[in-house]
Formats: sequence, C-alpha cells, structure tokens
Amino acid sequence: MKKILVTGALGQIGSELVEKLRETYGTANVIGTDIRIAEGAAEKGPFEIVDVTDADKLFSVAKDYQVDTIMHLAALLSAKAEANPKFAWDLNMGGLINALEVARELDLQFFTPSSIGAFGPSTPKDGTPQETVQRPTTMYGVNKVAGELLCDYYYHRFGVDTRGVRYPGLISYVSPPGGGTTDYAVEMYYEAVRNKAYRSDIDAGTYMDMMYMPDALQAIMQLMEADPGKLKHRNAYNISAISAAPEDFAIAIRKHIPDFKLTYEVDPVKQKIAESWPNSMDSSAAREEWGFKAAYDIDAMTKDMLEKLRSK
Ligand code: NAD
Ligand code: AKB
Repeated sequence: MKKILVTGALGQIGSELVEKLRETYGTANVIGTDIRIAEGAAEKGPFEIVDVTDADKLFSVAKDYQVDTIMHLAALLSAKAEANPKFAWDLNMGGLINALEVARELDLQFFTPSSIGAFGPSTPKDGTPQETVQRPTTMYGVNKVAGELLCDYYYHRFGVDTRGVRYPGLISYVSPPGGGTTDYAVEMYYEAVRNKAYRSDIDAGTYMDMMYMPDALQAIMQLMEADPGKLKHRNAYNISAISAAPEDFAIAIRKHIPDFKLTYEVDPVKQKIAESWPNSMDSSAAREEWGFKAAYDIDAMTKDMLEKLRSK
C-alpha cells in the first residue's frame, strides 16, 4: 500500500494528480501540501500547509504521516522564473534538495517532473533524443537540468528510488497553468469557449511538444509502478503526445467552433523561450522501459477539452 505526500498539490498538475492518487490508493493515503490553501482542499482529504523551502516542516509532515513516497511538484514555471531568476533558483533548487533529503532520510520513493525546458537552442529540435545536448538558456531550464542531475546523484550515491519525466506543455481544464511558456495553448481553449477568439503570445509556426493532462497523470502512475530493474533513464524520460504550433490548435478548435479567430501579439520573452525548446521529443526510451503510451492526439484532446470547458 502506498502513502504519498504531494508538494505543490494545488497547482495545475497537483490538483488533478492528488484526486487520481486518492482514487487509486485511498483518500487517507495521499497527503496534499502547498504553500497556500484553496477553498475545500482540506475537506477532500489530508492537507497540510508546507513551504518546500522550509526543510524542517517538510520533514516533520512526511514523518508524521509515515509516507513512503514524495511527489515533488512545487516549482516556479518558465515565464515566471525568467522574470525572477534568483527567486526561481531558490525555490526550484532549494525545494528540490529539501525534498530529496527527506526522501533520503526516510527512505522514500521519489518523483519530480523535469520539462522540455531542460533543452536549449543547441539541442536537436526534431525527434529530440533521450540523451542529447542540454544547454538551456533560461533559469527554468538550468534548474531542470541541475534537478535531473541531482536526482541521478541521489539515486547513485544514496540509493533513493528517484524517477522523473520531461513533460511537454500540459493542457487541462481543472486548474489554470501557473506561468509557463506553453500556457497559451490552455488559454486558447478557454477563450474559444468564452469568446470564440484568442490572441496568442506565441507566434505562428512555433512548434512545441504538448500533452493532455490524463496522459500526463497516467504516465506518473505507470512510471512509479514500473519494475526498477527496467529503468535505465530514471531522471528523466522524454514523453510527448502532440507537436503543435498555435495554428494547429486553431484548426482543431474550428472543427467544433467554425468561426473561432486566432490572432497574434507576440511576447518577446516567451517567444525566445519557446524557440529554444524542442519541436518534438523522441519518447522511445519511456515506451521501451515502462510502456509509456499517450491516448490523446490533438483532435481527441480538443473534443474532450471543449466538452469539459462548456460544462464547466
Ligand atoms: P503550478 O505553477 O501550476 O503549481 C505549482 C504549485 O506549487 C502551486 O500550487 C503553488 O502554490 C505551489 N508552490 C509555490 N511555491 C511553493 C513553496 N515554496 N512551497 C510549496 N508549494 C509552493 O505548476 P504545475 O504546472 O503543477 O507544475 C508542477 C511541476 O511540473 C513543476 O516542477 C513544473 O516545472 C513541472 N512541469 C509542468 C508542466 C506544465 O505544463 N504544467 C510541464 C513540464 C513540467
Ligand atoms: C512551461 O511552459 O514553463 C511549462 C513547461 C513546458 O515546463 N509548461
């Protein structure tokens, strides 16, 4: 039986991951934590306020609940990190090493997501290999590469069972995205339903990897249950489902909302970040080592997103 502590549990991923983990392992076995509290969060199951930069608090909550796993999600995403790089370093690296230390001291299984942001302009853009050049030009990317290495270090040096994926931009309808470069794709769906129009801050022709949240959650569950003997690339696996530019989302949306209008007002900071990231990653290591498979392509995701947002 697993008992899991999730940091950053109220964010875009955490708000849905906690629910899915509770369905699988039981409500009492999943402890949501975040630096803030959201209305109703404490009524749905165990919840504690934990700032991940407070190592002692993180340790004592993990110990009190006798968890056997940490899923560490608390972080500052790419666009926000670029606006405040020193703060991003302190949160992204400070929080990660605190969480890894708790895992080491209490002998816990460990998951944290890396990102397409761990790659940079000198990385091959198409079919980006699992192992390739990683020289990102953003603070977020620097944090993600250092984080991947730190997780490898804790596995090799201390035997902590660390596992991770390089997520693409995640698209979802439950909680809004937290300040990334790929947020435009989520916003486009919301605005398509509200106003039949969207102004993109990422330019036409800018391809990035994307994925629908159900596939992202399924990947965590599968990776964490995978036979450790089969995992050669623990931290972190390329996983992708969709390679798309803004106009590709618009084409998919127009199959349901024919008069949807897409215009552009490019944000130069986000555009530069987007152009430094891959167009499409090669997910073959994840497929081979733990059976990763995405269920949603752009059309299946668009149909579901629009249905869910309309009923929301
Ligand atoms: P998010 O911004 O939506 O949520 C982050 C959560 O962390 C928020 O609820 C916030 O309140 C909390 N938080 C902030 N500072 C904290 C602190 N000091 N202590 C505790 N909690 C704090 O982020 P997300 O999209 O859910 O991302 C989670 C992880 O997945 C991050 O590591 C992110 O880099 C990674 N990731 C996300 C995406 C994506 O598209 N969402 C893609 C690739 C990787
Ligand atoms: C971001 O845009 O910062 C995130 C990510 C891909 O890591 N969505």
